[in-house]
Amino acid sequence: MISKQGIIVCLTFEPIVEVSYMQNVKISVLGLGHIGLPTALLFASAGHNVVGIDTDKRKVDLLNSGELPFQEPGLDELFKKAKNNFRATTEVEESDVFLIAVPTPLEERTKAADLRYVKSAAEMIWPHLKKGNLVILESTVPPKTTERILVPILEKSGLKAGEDFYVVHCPERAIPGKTIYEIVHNDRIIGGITPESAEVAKKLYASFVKGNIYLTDATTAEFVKLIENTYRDVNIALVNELAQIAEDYGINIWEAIELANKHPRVNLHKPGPGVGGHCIAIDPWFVIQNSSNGRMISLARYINDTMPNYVLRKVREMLKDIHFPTVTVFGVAYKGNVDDARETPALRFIKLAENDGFKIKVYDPFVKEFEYPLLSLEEAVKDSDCIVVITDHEVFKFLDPEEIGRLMRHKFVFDGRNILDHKKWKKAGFTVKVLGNGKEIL
Ligand code: SAJ
Repeated sequence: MISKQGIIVCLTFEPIVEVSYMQNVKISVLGLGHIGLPTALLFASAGHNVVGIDTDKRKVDLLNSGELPFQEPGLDELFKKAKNNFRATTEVEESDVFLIAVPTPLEERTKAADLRYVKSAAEMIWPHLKKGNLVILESTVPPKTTERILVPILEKSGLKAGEDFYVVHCPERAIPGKTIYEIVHNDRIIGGITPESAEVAKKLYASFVKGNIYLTDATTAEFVKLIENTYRDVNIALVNELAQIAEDYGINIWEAIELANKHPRVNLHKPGPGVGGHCIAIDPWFVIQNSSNGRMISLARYINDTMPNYVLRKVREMLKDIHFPTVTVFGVAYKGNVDDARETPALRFIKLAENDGFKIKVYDPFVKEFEYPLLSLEEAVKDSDCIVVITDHEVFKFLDPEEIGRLMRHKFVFDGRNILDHKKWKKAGFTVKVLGNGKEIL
């Protein structure tokens, strides 16, 4: 059928109301975080009228005064481009589309999803809900959340989901550091509570998404998002276990992985001091929270969560002759080249090391806020006994070990990411150990 704006809506059934979501639609985005803000700005730059809603008034004021609350490659340019179609506020108002992109943290004690922000976003939306509206949930949630948590709250409006308004789950899949590129170019999965809901949402996302858009039901979309991150977590756990086994055999895991990956159907991940971030360390728990299965998934979580313990054991072995050593942690971001320290394995390493009598100093050229003081490079290495690389920041490759060594009390380095030029550090007088390398560094 053809909508009022002359756009073909390919539906095999009658839509709830005859609308085209292709242009000039009013979209309210609830949650202006690392996904919500870029998504809001992409819709605005595609010509839609976008209202960004956040309960943090400081963030709202900052955005309305033309400033960004955080950095991400390309965000500045996008903000400039989208400015005329975007404004921020703390209150929800009537819209054609409501998009929820709020955090869904893990409740640590129960290992279950904390859905309070999704619930409160839904509570803010329903009083403004009208016939023909579309509600999109982008936040990562356990299977069935759209159907069992979101829909009942929205139906307090007296309207029936799937009959009077559309509801979909469209999980974000963008990687921090490349968020904007990936939101635009990655394929999207849209799960509708009805096929019609998914079709309508596809029309909307097609206004800026360049990847393919695949349609399914809401619960499958929730599950798909979670198993993507679970796949990564389990694969990282596998190489983290292999790294420990390789050391037992006196093998270098990094060399072994490179050779194994020459096989056309093998793609081993990289070992490291643990898995951080707000996704991979959390989503596997959402997969299994309502299932009595999940032994492999929880074992993988255990292996990755205990990698800081393994690193500490190796560091302790290296420093066995030093009383009360001072250790400098290089990198507390959860991964390389980002300023994000959420769920970072560095924090666990630091706490365990402190409990073990180590004095800790921290250096991270990207991170701005952390539980421990962030020092300059010089302060961090001065009188230290050992450097432990936790994060694979590219800049660490270019550090001068001669200069650093002159400031230190003892010259030990443990490379938890295999990123340093080990020969150079060795030449500067350092004893060098690398996670997963059971061979002596020559
Ligand atoms: N890591 C390793 N070894 C590896 C790869 C990663 O130890 O081989 C560690 C990293 O150092 C980091 C953690 O895993 O601590 C996670 O980093 P990541 O780069 O794998 O992923 P995230 O958490 O930044 O983003 C993931 C992405 N998911 C997948 O690649 C399947 C992203 O596409 C998702 O949108 C994001 O989670 C999310 O929001 O769910």
